[in-house]
Amino acid sequence: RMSAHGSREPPHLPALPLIGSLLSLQSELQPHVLFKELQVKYGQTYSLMMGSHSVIVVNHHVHAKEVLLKKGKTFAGRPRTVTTDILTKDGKDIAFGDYSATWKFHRKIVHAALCMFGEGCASIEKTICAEAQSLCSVLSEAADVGLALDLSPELTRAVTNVICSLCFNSSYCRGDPEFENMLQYSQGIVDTVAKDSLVDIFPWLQIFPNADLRLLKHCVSMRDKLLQKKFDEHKVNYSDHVQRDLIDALLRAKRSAENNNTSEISAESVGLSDDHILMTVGDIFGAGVETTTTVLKWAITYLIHHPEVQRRIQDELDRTVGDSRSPKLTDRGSLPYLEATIRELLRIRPVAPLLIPHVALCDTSLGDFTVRKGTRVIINLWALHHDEKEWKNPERFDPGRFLNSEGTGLTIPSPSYLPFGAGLRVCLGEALAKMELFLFLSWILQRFTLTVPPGHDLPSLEGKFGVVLQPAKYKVNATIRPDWNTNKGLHGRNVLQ
Ligand code: HEM
Ligand code: PLO
Repeated sequence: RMSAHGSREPPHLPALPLIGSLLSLQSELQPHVLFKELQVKYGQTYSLMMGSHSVIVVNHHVHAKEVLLKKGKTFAGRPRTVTTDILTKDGKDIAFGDYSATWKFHRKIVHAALCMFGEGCASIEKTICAEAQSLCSVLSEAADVGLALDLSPELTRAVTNVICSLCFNSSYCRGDPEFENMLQYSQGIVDTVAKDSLVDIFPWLQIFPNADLRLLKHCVSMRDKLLQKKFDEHKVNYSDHVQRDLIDALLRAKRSAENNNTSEISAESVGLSDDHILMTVGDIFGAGVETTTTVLKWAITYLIHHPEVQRRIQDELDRTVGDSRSPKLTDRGSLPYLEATIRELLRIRPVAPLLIPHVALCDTSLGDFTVRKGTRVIINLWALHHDEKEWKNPERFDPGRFLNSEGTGLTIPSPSYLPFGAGLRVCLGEALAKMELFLFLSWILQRFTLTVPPGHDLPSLEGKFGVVLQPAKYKVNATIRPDWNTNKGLHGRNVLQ
């Protein structure tokens, strides 16, 4: 078909059969895999209807970059959906909020705060190392008695405490009831939000009783109570002179906008209401915890499947860091194989296999195709990262892909690699996430070798699709490395010198 602009509509899928598959009622394929498979029949870029919304699916890096970078501003919108509206009080956050002055303003404040408390400041490294230390002592206690552990709650607590320190200037001990509560509601949210659920496709279904929606509302109200409590505590102790954390940074921006109510940037007009601040903190908190924890769990899963990769990282650590001190951020440059492993993990199991949907803010085009204002665009990062033309044997886990031919330096061998997205909506936490992944993994592998407990099967490599792609639950044996000096490193005093 030709349109007025002389360009074509993308190939269109028949609506009904696809909805069936999307809801995983007929197809056992998960959405990201199904979308990749559908290329065979419809081409790299095609469109379909989800309920009454027209959706374009992009499976190739050239079109992906046109959406994210070349026409980044045109495609910077976000759709409103029933579940994300519940999570974010109708899009008052950064990740699910539509493109607007408020969104821009919040992104700017958070970006500055993350630079200040994160990358720019040595204290975040100290915080991460203290958590790595505490994680390693839990592992060593289990190792001492030969106990196999589900690492998920331990990794979550370590990562949560890093983001707690950044957002709230606080942390949790093992077994803290508030933390156990958070584990529960956060899993409930991940299980129900933004995963092609029936209500997001057919919003009118809300009028019927719906167990998922009830669970989501319950979990969100528990989360909001906790956020409100932290926020109220901060308001009491707030001072313009010290900025302890992200909440202080947001409160300060609010104060200065309020004192400035002669100009047009009043607190309300730029969206610095309490609700906006709470939702933004909720985003950073949720993103900060769920993403990094998920990658760490995938890391352990793949390391158990590939003892040779584990050994090579340990060799690299032994050669460059040794066993008389713990790894530091400045070691990153001398541990290319570990960095390559992290890159490969983010390729083979992308945290957000379909990113977050984008929306065209005006009539536009994509390649030769016309795209109407309001069209939703799904970037299938899974297809980019598993493109056979770009990656040899894409399902093979091979950190070596990211090393140069001498094996001494890092490369990115294909343009079909965007683990953090790109452009206006690029991930805000990339630097923080990379610091955490590097430090947690290097601390663990310096001290332990990870294996599956005797008699257990290797953990599944298949992820569970949702707002993040999660690995299955399983138990791990951490064995203290034979040449690791326990007295020096694990319980010792000279670890953080
Ligand atoms: C958005 C990946 C960690 C905060 C995103 C997006 C991806 C992504 C793919 C969506 C981009 C788009 O829709 O075009 C990752 C990965 C992580 C990670 C792979 C860990 C390895 C973090 C952390 C934080 C964070 C630690 C917070 C400190 C955000 C926020 C957004 C976002 C706020 C929304 C940005 C916007 O819509 O403007 N991330 N992320 N992420 N990420 Fe991350
Ligand atoms: C995770 C569960 C939390 O309770 C709420 C939350 C907030 C922000 C979301 C995050 C969840 C999942 C991962 C998301 C993040 C914003 C950006 C990030 C979607 C739902 C990614 C990977 O895009």
